[in-house]
Amino acid sequence: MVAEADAVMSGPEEGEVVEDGQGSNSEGKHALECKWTLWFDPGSGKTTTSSWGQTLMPVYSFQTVEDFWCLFNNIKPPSWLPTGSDFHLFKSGIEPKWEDPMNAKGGQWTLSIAKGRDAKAELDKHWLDGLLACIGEQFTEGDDICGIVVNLRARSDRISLWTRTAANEQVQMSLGKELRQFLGDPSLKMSYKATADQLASKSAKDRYVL
Ligand code: MGP
Repeated sequence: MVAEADAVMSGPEEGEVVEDGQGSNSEGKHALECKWTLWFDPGSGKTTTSSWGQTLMPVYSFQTVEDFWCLFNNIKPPSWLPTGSDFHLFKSGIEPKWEDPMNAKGGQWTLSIAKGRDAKAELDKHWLDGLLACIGEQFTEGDDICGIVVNLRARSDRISLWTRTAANEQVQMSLGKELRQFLGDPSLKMSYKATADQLASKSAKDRYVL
């Protein structure tokens, strides 16, 4: 665990998963399908495409249900984080950047959570539900998922599901619709932007909307 991680957590050290063939490892922990890494970005004020990512840091990787809860119970909920910061949970090996080869041809389903009464509780609940849907492999098209991000911002906070193949409308619509269900609100408004469009222009248009 890197020292900077103390900004958001104080918790477990990373461990290897050795399975016993029955879904649990030698410590009796239950293996997840993928290994995941939590990243934190405290933010650094106004960012541009060239300066973005300089304060982004990996915090902790896990591959069991128990290690996920150990992490989750030791980090602050997003609503407690400072404005400008982000959490990113990505499949280990994928960096939470547009430039990573797994993200470059993909995009993001994003929902905004307007400030106001109950907004903090809603944000924290959507974040946990989103995390559980990802690590629990709940999505029919889960192979297309790279990660999930929460951005704390002054105007409205955002949660985004990062996916691999923006051009595949059927896959993206399936992922978006399922995300709304897993967040407990099938009428949530969400939009999908392709990574390539955002790299090309600050005002990239939505590819898909729900
Ligand atoms: P942001 O932090 O996702 O949104 O991106 P914020 O702070 O609400 O700002 P806004 O511009 O969306 O209103 C801020 C800026 O960081 C983007 O406009 C990009 O210039 C840059 N940026 C964001 N991401 C996720 C990336 C990335 O993955 N790679 C690069 N190179 N730049 C990025």
